[in-house]
Amino acid sequence: MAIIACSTPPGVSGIAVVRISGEDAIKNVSTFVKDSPLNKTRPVSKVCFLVDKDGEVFDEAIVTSYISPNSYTGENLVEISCHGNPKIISKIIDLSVDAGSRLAEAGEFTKNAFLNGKLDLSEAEAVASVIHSLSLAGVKAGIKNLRGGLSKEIYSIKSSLISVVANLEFNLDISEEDLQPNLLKNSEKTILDTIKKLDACILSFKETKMFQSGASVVILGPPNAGKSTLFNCLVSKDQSIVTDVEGTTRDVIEKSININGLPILLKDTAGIRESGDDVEKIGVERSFIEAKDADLTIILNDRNLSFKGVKHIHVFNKSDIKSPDGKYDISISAKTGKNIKELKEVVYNSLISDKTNTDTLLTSKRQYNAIKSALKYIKDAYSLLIAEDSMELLVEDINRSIGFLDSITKKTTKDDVLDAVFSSFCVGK
Ligand SMILES: Nc1nc2c(ncn2[C@@H]2O[C@H](COP(=O)(O)OP(=O)(O)O)[C@@H](O)[C@H]2O)c(=O)[nH]1
Ligand SMILES: [Mg+2]
Repeated sequence: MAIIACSTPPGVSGIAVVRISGEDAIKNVSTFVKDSPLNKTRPVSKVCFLVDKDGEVFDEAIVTSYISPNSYTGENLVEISCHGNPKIISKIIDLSVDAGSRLAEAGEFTKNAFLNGKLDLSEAEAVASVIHSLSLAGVKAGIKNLRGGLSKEIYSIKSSLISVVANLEFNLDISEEDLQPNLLKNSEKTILDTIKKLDACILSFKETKMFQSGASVVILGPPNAGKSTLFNCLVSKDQSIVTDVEGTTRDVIEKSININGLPILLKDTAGIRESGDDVEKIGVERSFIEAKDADLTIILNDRNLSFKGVKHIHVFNKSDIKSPDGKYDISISAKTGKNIKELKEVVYNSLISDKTNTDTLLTSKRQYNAIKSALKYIKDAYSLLIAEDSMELLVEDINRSIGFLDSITKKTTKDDVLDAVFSSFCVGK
């Protein structure tokens, strides 16, 4: 059964695109395309009239057909670029459903592309990341993976592990004195190399994720430090109320900004102080909660406030009227704008280290978890290797690690191992 969905956002637009995918897509669409030029043998792209059941024309659209397997989903696929009136879109969908298609579920076109071998899992996830990334850098990471960037990297790590397994397994079957001379040393080198690569993936995940979903940055500090003034200065708008009265800001106020292409959700908070006022007390509690969950906290005018396990910078404000009382990461004036550009640099560099590995970009938490598990088992394997412990257990750990790497892309069959054995060994020896 063919599936149908409108691929463009709901509402009125110049053009909307409706897609129909499945074995019957061409036949289905031909029921409401006047004098349908579509056929199952070759792709077509033509301006056509769309007609109602009584033959009345209700739109003029460009109808493009792709023939299996040369389409996004790998199935027959038709794209109708019609005028973007929701009434036209509904009519197309109704007519198609009447002719035997059904509404597609979320992500079903991409799921079919995966099931039909057009994309592997990491590539399918990259599609989501390209669509949803909040920054161009995040989009670029997604596109890189969509073109197989992550799959290639994982495949290369996997291949070297498979050879290690193949070598070890081969040597398990032969007598001690026939063991390859550098077997353990070579295995150790590959395993260490893998640990390094997977470690780098893990480290960069948090940072690359920020380019996709944004980072949260919280401004914290005592009352009257100028938090709201700094917030307004960074969002270039008088959004947060600024007064001389302590305890003015009570709710957390947030706004999205962009520093060097990095999407940031900036949050202004209530001043940190002991307060008798119940509402303000709640505000202060919220400030701490926000700071704990933040990717970075800007602590304003308080050298003594710091957090364990939370990235933070100490910023001295009001440098136009006074000098810092100690060592700060940077000195600014939120009122005059002095050093604000430099502060943005400090914020960016605190969030994104220049060590970020841009070769292997993970675009989903699922991939991150899989890498973490693969890393755990490969580290276990390393310990066994160093301790010259059981080779069987060692092979088992590496295989587990390969299993998790596989889950990022697709399954290894035992054939992979066999292929590696025969390609890397001279069996006559
Ligand atoms: N001279 C000077 N005054 C500032 C600066 N930043 C904030 N203020 C003033 O300090 C007072 C408190 O500012 P506000 O942003 O409400 O502080 P908050 O309580 O930390 O949010 C206001 O009168 C601001 O105009 C600054 O850089 N220089
Ligand atoms: Mg304030």
